[in-house]
Amino acid sequence: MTSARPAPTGLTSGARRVLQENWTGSCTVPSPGLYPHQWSWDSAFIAIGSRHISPRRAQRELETLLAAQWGDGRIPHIVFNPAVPPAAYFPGPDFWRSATAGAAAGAPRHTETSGIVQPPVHALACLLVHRADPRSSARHGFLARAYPRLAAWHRYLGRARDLGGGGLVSVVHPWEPGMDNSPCWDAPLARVAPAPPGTFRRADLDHGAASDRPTDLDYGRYVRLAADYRDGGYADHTAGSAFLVEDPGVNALLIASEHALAEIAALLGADAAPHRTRAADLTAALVDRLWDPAAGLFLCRDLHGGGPVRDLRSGGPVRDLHGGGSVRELHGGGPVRDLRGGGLVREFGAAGLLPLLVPGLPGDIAAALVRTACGDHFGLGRTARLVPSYDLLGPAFDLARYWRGPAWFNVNWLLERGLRLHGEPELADALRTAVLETAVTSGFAEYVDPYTGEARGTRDFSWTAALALDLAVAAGQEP
Ligand code: 9WN
Repeated sequence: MTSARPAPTGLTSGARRVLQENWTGSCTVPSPGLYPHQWSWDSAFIAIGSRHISPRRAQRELETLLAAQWGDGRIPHIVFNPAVPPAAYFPGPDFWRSATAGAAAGAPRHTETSGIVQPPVHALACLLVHRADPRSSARHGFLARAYPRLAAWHRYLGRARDLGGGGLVSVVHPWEPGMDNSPCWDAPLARVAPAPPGTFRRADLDHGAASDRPTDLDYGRYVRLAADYRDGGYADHTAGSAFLVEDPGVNALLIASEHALAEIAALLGADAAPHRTRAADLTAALVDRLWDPAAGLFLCRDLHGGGPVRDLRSGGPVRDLHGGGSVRELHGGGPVRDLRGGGLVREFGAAGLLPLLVPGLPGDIAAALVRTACGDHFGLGRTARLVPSYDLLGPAFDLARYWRGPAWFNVNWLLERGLRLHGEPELADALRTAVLETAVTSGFAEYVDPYTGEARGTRDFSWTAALALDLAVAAGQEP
């Protein structure tokens, strides 16, 4: 723990207020208006912060989520609150229809959820929550109950989602990596025929500026992909999603969580070795499949990529963003072929920096990632106040629109941790100070202009409050 200057005025009281107001009694919603249900990776980040207010509440947050786990091991990205009117969020429970459409995959019968997933930060969150009060955790059997569920979750990702066959987890929808409209998805999404505009109604625009949110065309494609997945019974191997991507953020978080699972196993007297082996195997696969030495960054692999794709809006060809690759399987077309190839997407997303979180990342790669973070593309400690979600120099950069440029607090919290892990305490301290100040001045915004810190999206956003509180505690600014 390093001691530092006092927390920015209003940080800890404001963070506590936000987390109190957004607490429902069994979990914390990201934002009561825009996101009025429980979200998967939000709850993990929220518990990391709320453990400093009440370890029991943080345990409860994660247990509520884990209770909605499907029989096949997946943790759904949304757990719906039946008390919230169905039209409050789109797509809601009547769209996903998990209890029926997901029955074969073991969806809970009495809790409605979505059918896709989000990044696996949960084992890391459980370990951190345990550490906040090991005695209360042990007394309530928190880790003992969580461990088999977390292990099943990781098994699902490892078995059902290694759709490229190269040892990494694939995502089947842009909502799964949590960075919904990242420009990294533009090329893979271009081959998805959007659902017609009149067939659904967006609820997000009731709460946010259209210029801060994904476009209607993006939404049409999100809806099409989700409906196809649902109509295939949420099956992974047979469904053949039109969108199939290996994302470095998702895989890096899985590795960090696999290390956490090894520690949890050891605390419980179980065998930690398989988790350590799995973490090492995943790290090797991550480097092998997604590291691009020339870029100094991990890139996404588009498993259907490797050649020019057609833009379904115009019918014409779009810019080929893929760096080579070979074999691919297009959905609906005959036997599944070898998907090991695909193509790297030549867009610089912040997810490509997240492997900095991985213990055991080769030192030369960690050093290159730090250089990239501090370079012109991400501006850490230089041009940017907080690390942007996407390349400051990228052709699609937009400082207002969601994951196409704005800075997000969870990404910056993860990078702060990664910088510390890889021996960059000064950069980490400076980033921590910037996160704390920006959290307060932005009113705990959902995301901010990466240059000025000006608030974007909704305010009083739960993970912004939680992660700022966590950093304030780490800085010795809050007991
Ligand atoms: C779709 C809840 C979630 C976050 C995601 C963020 C946003 C949802 C949406 O909100 O996505 O899952 O409706 O836009 O992109 O990361 O978990 O805060």
